[in-house]
Amino acid sequence: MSETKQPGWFGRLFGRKAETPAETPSEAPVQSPDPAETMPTEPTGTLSEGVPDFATGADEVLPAPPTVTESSPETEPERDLPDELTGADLEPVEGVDPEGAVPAAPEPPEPEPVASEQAEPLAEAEAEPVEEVSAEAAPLVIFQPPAEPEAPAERRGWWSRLTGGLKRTSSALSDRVTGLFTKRKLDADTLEELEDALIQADFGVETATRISEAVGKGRYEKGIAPDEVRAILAAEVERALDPVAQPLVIDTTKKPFVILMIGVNGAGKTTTIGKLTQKFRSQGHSVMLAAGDTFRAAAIEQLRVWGERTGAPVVARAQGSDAAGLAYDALQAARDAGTDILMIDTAGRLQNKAGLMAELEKVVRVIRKVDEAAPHAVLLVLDATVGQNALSQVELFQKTAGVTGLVMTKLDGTARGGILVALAAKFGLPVHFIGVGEGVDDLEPFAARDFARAIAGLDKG
Ligand SMILES: Nc1nc2c(ncn2[C@@H]2O[C@H](COP(=O)(O)OP(=O)(O)OP(=O)(O)O)[C@@H](O)[C@H]2O)c(=O)[nH]1
Ligand SMILES: [Mg+2]
Repeated sequence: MSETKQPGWFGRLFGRKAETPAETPSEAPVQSPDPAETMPTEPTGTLSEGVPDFATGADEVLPAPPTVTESSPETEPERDLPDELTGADLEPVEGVDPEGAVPAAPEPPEPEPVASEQAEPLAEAEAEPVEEVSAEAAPLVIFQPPAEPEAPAERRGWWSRLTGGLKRTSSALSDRVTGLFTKRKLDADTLEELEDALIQADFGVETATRISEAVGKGRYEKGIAPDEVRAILAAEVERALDPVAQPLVIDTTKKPFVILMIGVNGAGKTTTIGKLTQKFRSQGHSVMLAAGDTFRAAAIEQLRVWGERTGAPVVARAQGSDAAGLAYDALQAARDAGTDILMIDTAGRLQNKAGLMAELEKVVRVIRKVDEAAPHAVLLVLDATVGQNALSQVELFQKTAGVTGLVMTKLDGTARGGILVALAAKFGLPVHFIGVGEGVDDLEPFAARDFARAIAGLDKG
């Protein structure tokens, strides 16, 4: 492997310099790829004809626009964004034009990029009905993963990762339960204190009341052992969560099965995509990723690194490109490549920002131009540490993007894991996966019984 690896076309686009190490997720070192395997694709044309108008969403046929060049100043779509999204408050990424324009750097002589097998059909996609070229038509790039992605690390059993991850919630509850019910008769005050403990763990008032009533039932003025309380707690939590613990079923007749990942900033969307890619690939599915968070160069790079680690090609355009357009082209690319699953990353957005939520609607609308039934799953990623705000996130994202299921991340970072129970009680939306750590293995299908026992501080049973 050459130590002075030259950046390819996309590297130059992002101003990556030779020998600059890629930014990597914090949890594990990334195996350096073989340059021959990962040399970015030569962009396949400027898509100057026959591409839908992602910028306006207009449906009418428009005349063919002028060819877009790499240095088009119109690459930055209008944004109604908080600074943390626009990156206005961020230090510019090395070599990246903060305006999102493609840097017109003087070009040293470069080795020719290797043409991608999957890139060809993109040019053919121009057969689609002409609407208008998007002004952002920066060239599309497909990053190919190395032939042999990183070997998965030795796995700790899921139960131990789950209990470890839920420790903060279970310890907080367990300590209260032990304190409350040791050598004490059950009375109204004790039950009220139990209810308070459950509310503090974000179970929601309704569920907290139900659980404390279940504990009190027929036991007034008698003693009750803490373990008995834990067993009742586990049974009630399981009962509440059982209806929502539904696996994400991949319909293999859909090629690709399109999964759109949405959520607020920092919820864990991109990380979850990486974790899911590993999971799906180990189940034998082929996976392609779309870098639909086009706001930040670092977001595109983060997904590229996940693709490299987990063996999935990543479809990307330069920072500032239109997210809907990218999603459209990625779906075409995945379809042409016969990929089983396409996961589309999106930029984090606050649920109360109308402009950003409208952009999400546009992504969905544009995807449907390729496949009417897509996206087949819209997964809302929720950060467990935000507590009750998760309820408003579900409500507003559901209105805009038609959430089909939830993924709850960072249960390891909170003592308030009861929020899942509150969500189940309020919305009844399927919970597909939960995340209990930053590692690639720290995500599992959601199982109500395991979760309930872990949160109540019981063993697997
Ligand atoms: N402890 C813990 N950290 C997590 C988990 N899931 C994600 N993270 C971390 O949360 C941080 C944000 O994750 P991202 O995947 O970048 O979040 P995002 O939703 O894509 O963020 P934006 O793209 O900025 O909107 C990263 O540091 C992740 O490692 C989890 O289950 N547990
Ligand atoms: Mg992200």
